[in-house]
Amino acid sequence: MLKLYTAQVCPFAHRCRLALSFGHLESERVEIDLAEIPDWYRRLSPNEKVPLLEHDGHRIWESAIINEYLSDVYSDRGLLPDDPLLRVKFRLAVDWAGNAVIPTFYQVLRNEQADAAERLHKAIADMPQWMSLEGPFWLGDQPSLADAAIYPWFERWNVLEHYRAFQAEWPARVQAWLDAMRQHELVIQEAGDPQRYVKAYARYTTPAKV
Ligand SMILES: N[C@@H](CCC(=O)N[C@@H](CS)C(=O)NCC(=O)O)C(=O)O
Repeated sequence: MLKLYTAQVCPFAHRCRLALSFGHLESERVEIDLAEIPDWYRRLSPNEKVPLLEHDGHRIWESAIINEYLSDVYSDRGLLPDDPLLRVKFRLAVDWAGNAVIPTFYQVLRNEQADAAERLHKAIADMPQWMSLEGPFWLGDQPSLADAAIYPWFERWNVLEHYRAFQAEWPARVQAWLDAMRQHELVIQEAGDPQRYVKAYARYTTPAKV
């Protein structure tokens, strides 16, 4: 039995919810209130964060590691393509998003660095070169762990528009990806409420405490 400790607003947990969904893997979900993380959960979760997966008596944490674990254990579910070069594309894309998009997303949100918005615009303009040519999904015609790893921040883009009036100019390939993701039933099944994101992200709009 798979049990995922998650939080609706958390993009990292969203990665794992999408992976479970893309793999058609049944799971029990436990919603953790991030505003008031219970003590029992702090004791259970080695990094005191969501997501956390329990499977066959094992605990697995860190969203990217959870997703690779799911792909390894359920290797027949097509979470990653078999082609080693497409798997390289997946790893490069996740690495790129982890450097160029995800930290910059929070810097723009916190209004932390003068050039953050410019860097985010550049990352978006560069994005098609990290994606498959054909699409519409990241690696081809089916959603995979690449989409699961990167899309959660794009579902929360309204937060940047709301707090920072950040307007992205999506290249055609990126727009096609966003459209395909937004219309996919498994993505819709895991989608959050945009207004809830705005409310929850108010706490991330001030500079991070060091
Ligand atoms: N690197 C971790 C990051 C997970 C993370 O930052 N989760 C946040 C919520 S989005 C969390 O649980 N924070 C705990 C807190 O706010 O105290 C992963 O990929 O799983």
